[in-house]
Amino acid sequence: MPPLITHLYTADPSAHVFEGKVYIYPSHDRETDIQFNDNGDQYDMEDYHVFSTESLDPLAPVVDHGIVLHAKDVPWVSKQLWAPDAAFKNGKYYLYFPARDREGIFRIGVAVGDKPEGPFTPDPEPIKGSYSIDPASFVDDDGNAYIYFGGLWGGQLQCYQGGHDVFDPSWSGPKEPSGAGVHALTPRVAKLTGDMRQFDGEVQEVVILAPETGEKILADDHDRRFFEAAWMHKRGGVYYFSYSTGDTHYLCYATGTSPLGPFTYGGRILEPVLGWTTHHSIVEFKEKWYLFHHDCELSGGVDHLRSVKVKEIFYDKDGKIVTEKP
Ligand code: FUB
Repeated sequence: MPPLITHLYTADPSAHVFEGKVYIYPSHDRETDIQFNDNGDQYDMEDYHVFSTESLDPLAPVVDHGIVLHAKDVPWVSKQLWAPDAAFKNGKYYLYFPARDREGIFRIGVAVGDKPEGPFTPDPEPIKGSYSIDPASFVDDDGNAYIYFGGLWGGQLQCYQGGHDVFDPSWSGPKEPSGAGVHALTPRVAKLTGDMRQFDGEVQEVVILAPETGEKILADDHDRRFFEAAWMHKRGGVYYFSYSTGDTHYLCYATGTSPLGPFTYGGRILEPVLGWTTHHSIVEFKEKWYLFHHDCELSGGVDHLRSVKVKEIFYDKDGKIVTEKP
């Protein structure tokens, strides 16, 4: 399948159906002289574009709505606008984005717009109590809204083992817990306030259980432990929490009966693509389910120059997602 967007490098696509069209909120990758490292410094993005399409037919045009938010317009941001997401509630559109603050610590910001294609006006401060990367918003059928987040290594999630508001710089870089019996770090979730701009209550841990033991996934289980790229979708009353395993390059999912979990590991969605990172979203459009993801084919395998793709996905009769190959 060719990339959906070829005039720019785009990654981390969060797709939503708004006003009858598919809107895509990706990262905007750019060339950089920064040396590749496992802290992700080469992912040095500075703005976001929004894209839309009326059809997922491979020949259908994809409209680039231009720059909807730039790092220089967000007072608290120093650099690295990483994977964003968007939500609709109360007649407004909300763009959630992670970036490093002036101290170099990742926080999550929100910007508000009247239309799905923006422009978006950022709040002057990050969401209070937010940390790490890869926000994914989810508005449930009952109107309650949630935001999932977190990412290891360059995403700094491992720096919060002492508490949600205690950043331990000694864990900065490509580090994570390991060892016999040690549980994997969990992604995080918070309920959003009615105005969608703050956390409503405590940040909670998203527990992912191994089906064969009923126990939490272990830190050394790199084929299944959460690394980054959280996403939530709901199908047939089942909550599907999906994510990337990072250094093993899988997109996986776990299912549960509540948006807050616990979730039980269910399997792989996508085998490794060309490029180090893999990141996705899943959305229903015209009664079919689609996986939006990225790879590095267009750049010839340059890890930080990625391109968004889409493919239809399928569920078996028990609701298990059929694993796709790139
Ligand atoms: O795009 C920068 C980072 O790479 C994202 O935040 C991660 O999910 C990975 O795709």
